[in-house]
Amino acid sequence: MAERIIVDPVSRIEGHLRIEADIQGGKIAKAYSSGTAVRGIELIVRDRDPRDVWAYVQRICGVCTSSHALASIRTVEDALDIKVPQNANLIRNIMNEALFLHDHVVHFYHLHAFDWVDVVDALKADPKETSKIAQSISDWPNSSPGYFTEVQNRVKKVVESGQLGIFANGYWGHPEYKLPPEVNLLAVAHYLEALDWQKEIVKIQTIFGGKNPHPHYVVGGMATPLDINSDNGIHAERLMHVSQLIDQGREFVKKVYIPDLLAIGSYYKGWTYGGGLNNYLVYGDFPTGDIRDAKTFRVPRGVILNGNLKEIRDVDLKDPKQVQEFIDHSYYTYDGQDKGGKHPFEGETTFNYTGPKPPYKQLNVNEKYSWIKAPRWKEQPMETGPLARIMVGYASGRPEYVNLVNDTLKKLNVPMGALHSALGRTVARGLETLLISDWMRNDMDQLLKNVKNGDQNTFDRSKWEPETWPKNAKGAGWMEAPRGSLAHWIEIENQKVKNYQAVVPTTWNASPLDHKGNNGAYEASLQNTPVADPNKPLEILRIVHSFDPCLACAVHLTDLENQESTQIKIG
Ligand code: NFE
Ligand code: MG
Repeated sequence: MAERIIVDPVSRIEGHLRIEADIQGGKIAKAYSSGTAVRGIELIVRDRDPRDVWAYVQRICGVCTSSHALASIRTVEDALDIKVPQNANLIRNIMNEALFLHDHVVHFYHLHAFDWVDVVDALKADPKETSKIAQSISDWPNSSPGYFTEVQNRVKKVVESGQLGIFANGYWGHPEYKLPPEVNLLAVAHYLEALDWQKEIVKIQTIFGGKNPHPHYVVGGMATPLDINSDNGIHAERLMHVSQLIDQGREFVKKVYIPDLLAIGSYYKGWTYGGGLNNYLVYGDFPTGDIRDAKTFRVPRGVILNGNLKEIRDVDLKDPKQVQEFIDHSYYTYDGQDKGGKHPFEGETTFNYTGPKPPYKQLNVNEKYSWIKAPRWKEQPMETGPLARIMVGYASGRPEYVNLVNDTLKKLNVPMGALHSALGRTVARGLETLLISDWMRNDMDQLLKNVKNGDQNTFDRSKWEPETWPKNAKGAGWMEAPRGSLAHWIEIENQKVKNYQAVVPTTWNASPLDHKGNNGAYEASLQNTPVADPNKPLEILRIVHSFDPCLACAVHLTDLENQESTQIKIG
């Protein structure tokens, strides 16, 4: 008989996620993913000025605030046929690139590392050995035996106090932890260093956006003027500061993040679980030209089905048959019906469902069980995010992707197929960070060159006045966010928002069952994974965390009362 285990809430993520898994014969037979809180931001922006929408939808999330703002202004610019100056495009790229570096490093060390790294075991390490390992994989300066002894003493104090603080609630001592104590100590040291590092790299968002989180954007360009001789706005000194932060950011990625990723990954390459759908969706981003011209994207666009890297299918966000959101297992209705799918141009966010909703003992997976809708591409479930981007980049034959992937597979001594896994997703996240850190340098160099040549323009105001707009206009805007492909859709009528829909990376990945009974990406990725101890489902966390869930994004305000907040086990 199957035993159902429930993990709720999943911690070290953004938002409220519940996973239920049926264990049979020591393995996960079926798994279900549920977003347990609802938000209504798509409705809040109705009847507003489209030029203000970015500031509202940016509040969908406290992590990828920049992402929703950018998706929104691109959506309005698409509807109104606005082309932004090159400097604005470069600044948007640099801000997004900085966000990727920040998010991916924070995910690796602070959200995901402890699925692979045993903090308490680091106390057994010989700091001299850790120092040797550190120096063999990188020339990062903090690597002396004294440095690692000091870190170990700090961790010892925390453990001896009995109050693990940021290290609380780990499954320390679990048999699935495979790192030697010395590598555990190395990772813990860099966990602490990364905490300091991350507060620096986000300053790039602050400088260009005026503040962070929730930096300022504007339809038609960027809000903060470039003026190298001024005291305000983005002047010469601030540009130099960004340039330095970019170099420091790249240094940490190259000398700390990637060497640690490969060192840790090499101990786990036998753990091949967590792949799942093998369907990958990428809208593409980081254009060197106009966002409407996919040929200029450095992250190429495309869909891969069933892991077939020989064929890349094109994506059209305006084709009503491609992207649709289904609600058969989500707490929504469409036109008063409990079922069906809609393209976002026709999309609805309606909470009229009267059937059972949380709180509950167990998800009712035969009916509705999530606040997350089920987006599908041509009615098929998709994974989006770092692994999807690496797969599409590799399949496109782009040399920077092909070389980096091949080198990494060689270093880890694993075949391409090994990347269809939780660990592959984590490795892919590191590899794209490396590529993006180079593009960030290139974009900044181009911006500095333009400024030097006297081009400081960041804003096109030709369509700023609503009188210049058509009576009715529709637009779709997209971007690659750290967790995957993000798109917004707008319909503007009489200078106001008539309908607005966002389909978000975590909505794709964490989606429930659809109209055809197909699982979403998390659900599929959990199937067939052995669980050593159902009371300590480390394997579930490992796989779900590998996607870097963000539930605030996924169910775009309500904290439901009486919600269970412990992990329970039902026999
Ligand atoms: Ni709230 Fe987000 C990213 C977006 S996720 S973090 O990245 O868009 O689904
Ligand atoms: Mg939505």
